[in-house]
This record gives sequence, structure tokens and C-alpha cells, in this order.
Amino acid sequence: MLGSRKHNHIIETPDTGKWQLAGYEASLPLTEKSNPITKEIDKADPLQIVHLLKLCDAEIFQEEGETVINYQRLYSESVLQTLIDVAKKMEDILKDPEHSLVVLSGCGTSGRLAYLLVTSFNRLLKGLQKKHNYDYIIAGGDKALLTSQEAPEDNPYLGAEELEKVCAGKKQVLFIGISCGLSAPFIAGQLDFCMNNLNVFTPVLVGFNPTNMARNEIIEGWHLTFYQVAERMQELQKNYRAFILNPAVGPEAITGSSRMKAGSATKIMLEILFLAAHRAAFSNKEITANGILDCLQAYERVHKVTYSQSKKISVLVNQVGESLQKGGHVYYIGWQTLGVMGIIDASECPPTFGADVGDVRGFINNGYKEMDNKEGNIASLGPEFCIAHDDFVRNILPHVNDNDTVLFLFTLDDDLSEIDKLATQISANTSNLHAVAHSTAGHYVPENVKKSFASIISITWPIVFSEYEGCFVQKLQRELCTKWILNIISTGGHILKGKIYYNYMMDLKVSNTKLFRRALAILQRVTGQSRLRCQEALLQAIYDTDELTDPIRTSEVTKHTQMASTKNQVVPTAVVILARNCSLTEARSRLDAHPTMREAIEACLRATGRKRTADQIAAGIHGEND
Ligand code: F1P
Repeated sequence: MLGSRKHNHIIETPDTGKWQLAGYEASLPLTEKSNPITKEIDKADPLQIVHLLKLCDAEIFQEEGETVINYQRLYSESVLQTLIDVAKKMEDILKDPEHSLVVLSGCGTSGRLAYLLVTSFNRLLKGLQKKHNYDYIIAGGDKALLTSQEAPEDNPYLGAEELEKVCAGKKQVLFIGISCGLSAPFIAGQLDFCMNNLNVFTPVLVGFNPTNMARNEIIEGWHLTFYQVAERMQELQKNYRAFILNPAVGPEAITGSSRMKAGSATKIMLEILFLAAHRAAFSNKEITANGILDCLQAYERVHKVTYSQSKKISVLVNQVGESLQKGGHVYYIGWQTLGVMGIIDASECPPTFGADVGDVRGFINNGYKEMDNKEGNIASLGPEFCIAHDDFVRNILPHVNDNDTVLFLFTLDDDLSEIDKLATQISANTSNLHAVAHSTAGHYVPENVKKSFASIISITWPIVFSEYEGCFVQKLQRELCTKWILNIISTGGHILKGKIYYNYMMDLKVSNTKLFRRALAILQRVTGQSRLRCQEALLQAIYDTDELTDPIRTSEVTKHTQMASTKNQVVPTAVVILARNCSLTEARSRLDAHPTMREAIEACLRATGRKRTADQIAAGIHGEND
């Protein structure tokens, strides 16, 4: 049976999942629950991986079910109404560019998407000869666009300070704070600042947990929790002074990996909002529920278009998996915002899979000029900040070989002679050169360009007859399609490399408090041991010691995460310590004795009698508050 539906849909969404039942991993917020669909994804083959991710992504468009718990969804009336209300506020701001501003802010992926939306919509305004009206903030500054900077996420004061700077002199500000898990202190600080200055600010919170699941943990050095901030916003929403946009999209395919569904849903929801406001402000089109529903359907179509290429995508997953297993690299060579999509996907691999910064990298034509980021050219910060195609040719290409996979990301409107030249050059070093090429109906990748690529995923979009804005909307959709494809291949590739156990990111970087809590939850779930014991093992792995001292035990979590961000294989080491009740050195050598981390963990848990059954893993959660 498929999910119940009131609206017309383009795709089939899965049946209301087990995660929607009361009591399913009850102590965890939706964004941190494990998704029953992908419980066994670590053992799936490439085609199955793509299929499971297709089902998971389809949950974004699922409607409210008739179960006891009724989470509001993207299609829920309450969400549509909030979108309309916020779009109307934004319309007013767009009409008064001198004194007003829309600010988007986020940490990690959420901040990168804030940057992407803001630069795209400022370009749209420029094309319409209008003044720029959007600004973005990303925790950790522009270097966080390209690399993982998780620590600033924990600082509410820093968030508020940045916001104050960006908005200096403005009379009206619509502030949109994105925290998929309703959890980032950086965003909490900004929302609180807005609520204390309501004469200027209208705060909007974007996330994918119900408000009662907002993080209710004390924030170091601050007087509020995220939950308290969200509660106050809920009160203010009654008088249209603040808004919360928080539909449920279901747990992530890889537990907690909010870069995936939550990231896609952020992009979808905010683009719909921005487009509605633009059309109202500049084309006099009324903001209506039907208009928003049409847009939502268009995004469902992108899901269909993307996954119609499942077979070809799975070939790429296999290829990327092989490269990563052989110690090779994956390079995304993109044009325009598709280059940005590659850079974003690459930046997420170190914190999610414990990958090296060089394992997956993204490059864009014209580097920072094309990025158009606020801090300009930051290449001097280090080799990982050299992102232009020229940098790739100069620094990387000489070392590229058949173990590496290179993936071009372009549309047929990009400079095909430049694409052809670069492809010819790269194909001299590796036979693993592939492409994702977007075209419009009736247009094909020319034969001379085709010849350099081992495979091409060719995505065909309808011809847009309407003007500038129609092309712009299609560009946004191509970005989403590319995001989905890249998320699939980087996730799938790391699954094949053995970085995922069940659907848990076992080798995550424990670099902020949210990730520290996630690491603990994973340890409890896979080992079934008490929270206290799991924390001890985690600290042993972080501090490289078998003897935990009192100063270590009593340190604040941010101290632990500071230390952990420089360490490798922290969670896998802790799992083995717990499973074998062994020393740190023994744990490390047991990990080294197996070709993949997943096999090592499986062997250790099997030896302790924890047989691999999904139910047993789910049972681990009951020890949560021990
Ligand atoms: C922000 C974030 C994620 C990242 C990682 C750590 O999450 O930086 O983007 O992938 O999981 O947290 P959120 O505040 O949007 O929930």
C-alpha cells in the first residue's frame, strides 16, 4: 500500500513508515532516527543502494498519514500557510531594497545552501536590474563553504554577532535561520537576537523536526536551549511576529546525515518561498496555495527525472566505490552552480565518512569569480581551497590515474569547446572520466565531446518558452537533480568502501556537540552498552588513553570535540573497546586487521554474540538513558 494522498502527485511515495509509529526510537528526534528503509543499506549492491535512496528521498513528498502521530509534512496545510505568510513578508522587503534585507544563515550544509540560494537570487535580481536584497551567513565564514568547520556551530554569541554586523543600518530584516535538526546553537543565538529586536527583525526558523523535538540540552555558556528559543518563536507565530517552517521529511537514509533529505528539502522549500515572493513583488502574481503546490509538483518531477537514471547512476556508484577502495580519488569538475554542487558534496565527505580532505574534491570554472562568495578568493588558505579548473589541471591532474574517478557536471549551454578540451586532457591520464550532462529536449551532447567520456548520464529537460525566470527555475531544478546524483554516488561509494554499518555513519568526525551526542547514540545502539560506559570508551578513543583522568571526565563537551576533530577512527575504535572489553592498542590493531571498518566491527560484535539482526540493533536504543 502506498502513502495516503490528497493532492495530485508525480511520484509514488512509500507507505507510512515504521518511524512514524509512536515509540519508534522514542528518545531521538526525527532527524536522528534511523530509517527502517535503509537498515541494511551497508550490504546492498549499487543498484539496490540507488533504489533505497530513491524510496527515502520520495518520503520528502509524502503527505500526512493517518497514524496516531501526525507529523506535518511539506504538503500539509499548516506548512503551505506558513510559506504564504513568510512569502508575503518577503514581498514587502523586496519592494524596499534600500532599507530592508533578507538574511539566510546556517551551519555546514545548511550554510552552504544559504550561500547558494542567496547568490542565485541576487543574480536573478541583477538580471532584472534590481538592487541586491539577500545576504548569507555561514558558521565559520566562507572557508566553511568548502571545508567542514563544525566547531563554530556551537557558539550562539558568534551567530548573533555575525547577524548584527550583516544587518547594520537596516530597518526591516527577514531572518531565515536553517538548522535541520533544530539544534545548532549558532542559529539559536541569532533567532534569540531577532526576538529581542522585533522592531527590525522577523525571524523564521527552518528545520525538519517537530518543535517539541528541538534540542533541549544546555548550551555551554548560554542561558537558553534551542527548545526554549523554538517555544518562544511558536508563541510569537500566533501574532505573525515569527515563523517556523518545519515539515517532517522522515529520517535520513544514513542516520543523521542532514546533508541528504533535509538539505534537499531546505533547497526545495526555500526556493518555492523565494520564487513566490519574487513573482508577487515583480510580476504582480498573487501568492496562493495553488501556486505553491504547482511548484512542489515541479520538484517531485525532478525526483522522477533523476531516478529515471537509476541504472546509470548505479554504474557510477560502483565506479566511485572501486576508486575509494583502491585509495584513489573522486574529482567533480563542474560548471557554474553545478560546480558549486560538486564542491558542497565533496566538503561533506570528511565529517560524514571520516574521509580525507583529498578523497573527494570539487572544482568550478573560474574558481572564486564564479563562486561569487563574500570573502572573495581564499585560495591562499591552503591547497584544499584551490578550486578552479586551472588549479585542478596544475596541481592534481599530473597525479591522476585509472584508480581515480573524474566526473564532469555541465549543461549544454556551457562552453562545449572548453569542456571538450579539458576532457581530452584528462582522458589522457584516466579512463575513468564520466559526465552528468543536462540538456533540453532535442539537444544532444555532440559526438566530439562524447568521445572522451567512459559514460554520460544525460538528463533531458523540457524546453522553456518563457523568458528569463523560466530558465532560472530550470537551473534550480538541475541543481537539485545534480545534488541527488552526487549524494547518491558519494554515499554509495563510501558504503562500498565499508564506512557505513547498518545505516550508521560509523566513522563520523566528532567535531561538535551534536556530533558527540550522535556518536554516543551510535555506540549505544550497536554495542547495547550503557550510556556511561559508551561515553568512557568514546573519551578513551578521543584522548588516546586507557586511563581516563578526572580532568578529562569532567571537561566540557566542546573540549572533547576540539580534541576529537584532530583524530581518526574515533567511533570505530570505541566500538571495538566496548565489544572486546580491550585496550586502545588492541582495538586499533583489530581495526587494522580487517580490510574495511565495517568488517572489523562486524567481526568484533559477532565474537561477543551480538548477531546481526536489525531488531537487535533497534533494541540497543532501550539502553539510552542508562
Ligand atoms: C548542521 C551541520 C550539518 C552537517 C553535520 C553537522 O546541521 O553542520 O550540515 O552535515 O551533520 O551539522 P543542522 O544545524 O542544519 O541540523
